[in-house]
Amino acid sequence: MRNIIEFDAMDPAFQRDPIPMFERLHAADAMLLDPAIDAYFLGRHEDVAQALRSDVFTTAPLAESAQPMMGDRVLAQMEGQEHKAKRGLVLSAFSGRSNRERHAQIIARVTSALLAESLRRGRLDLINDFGKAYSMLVTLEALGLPTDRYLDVIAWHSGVATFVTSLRLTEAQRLHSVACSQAFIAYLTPLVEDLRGSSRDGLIPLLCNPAAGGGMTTPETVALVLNVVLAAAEPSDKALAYLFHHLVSCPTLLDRVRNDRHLLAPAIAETLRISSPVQLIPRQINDDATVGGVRLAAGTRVFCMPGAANRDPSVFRDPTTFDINRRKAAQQAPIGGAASMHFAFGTGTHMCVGAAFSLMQLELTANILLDHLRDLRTPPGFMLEEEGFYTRGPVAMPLEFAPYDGAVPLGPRT
Ligand code: 2IO
Repeated sequence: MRNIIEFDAMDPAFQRDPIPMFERLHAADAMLLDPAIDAYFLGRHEDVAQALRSDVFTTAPLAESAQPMMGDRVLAQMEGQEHKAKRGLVLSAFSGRSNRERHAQIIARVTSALLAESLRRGRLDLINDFGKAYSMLVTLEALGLPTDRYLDVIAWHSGVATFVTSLRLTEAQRLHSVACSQAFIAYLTPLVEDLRGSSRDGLIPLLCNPAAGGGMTTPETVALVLNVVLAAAEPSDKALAYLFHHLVSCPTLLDRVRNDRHLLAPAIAETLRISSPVQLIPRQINDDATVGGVRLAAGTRVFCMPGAANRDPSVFRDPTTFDINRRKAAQQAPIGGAASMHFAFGTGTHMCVGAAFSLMQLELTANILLDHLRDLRTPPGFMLEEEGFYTRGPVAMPLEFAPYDGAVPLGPRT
């Protein structure tokens, strides 16, 4: 039976660096319990797989943590036939050849435009000069929304994300998040109304259109759009920055990837395993359940910790080593095998609907950055600083490179 380690999720030491607690959990074959918030935290790969793949573990907590911000339900709150239909619509707007080509052009155009500003300077902070604008501009354009007010949208998104990703909020934070949510909904409502019934490509007309299987009201559509904006924009600059952190930390790896771009996909997968931008996935048990031999009563709240599961030494050999051959090796080794998937995108019914889009986005953008940033390094003495325990990412990712002073040969890669 798993041991139970009591801990405090709000402990600044845990929030600064959760990895020692993950290692304790694995060494003790444990799950964590935070008595103050009355929730278990699962970090064994097997436990997270069970919770995310079982119908007994519901997404009920989102009714409190997300719905108030979105104004209506998010995709993960839906079940059964309704979930299948709406998930299918979101998936169809993000897959298929013509959508992929359109999205690839958007990603290349946004990346190139933002990059052009820094190329001659020879330095770029991948989070603060690039990533925040990049992740929101790509998201808005992919949704067919205007970008003229993207700075306002980034500010509203930040307030909404704080609400969704906090276990406890001060009253001042709550009021600020509510104001951001209201402004964001007021901004999106007329845009959705205009797109309703239009013959334009993209998710929003699809969600509104009864013939396409959508037929959603404007508030329902606005909620799903907010859901997609949050899920697409919040983790993507973080994942990109972590990828470059891992690459520049190992110059031989950076060279290998630069010279063989087939290695980007496994480098991205390994980045998502070892540095998952989403660190908590909330669930509630709707019937008595047994996890790792521990009986959990109906009504119990749990948080899955993908970042911990992704470092479970019983599934990932030398879990702290960044190893882009891991996938290949896992197929031969007795340890892991087919079960050794990382949970950065979750798993099961509610697994990230944007996973393929996100991987394409990361790979395309990393390719363009590698094409233009030569002699890539971090400033002397740079130490990675991270923040967030729900979504987690670098505070900054400063890069230095050979200034690019020729004509800027930037354009969509095909
Ligand atoms: C938006 C946490 C960024 C999702 C969420 C309330 C629901 C759901 C997730 C991810 C990432 C966000 N949960 N995406 O964990 O849509």
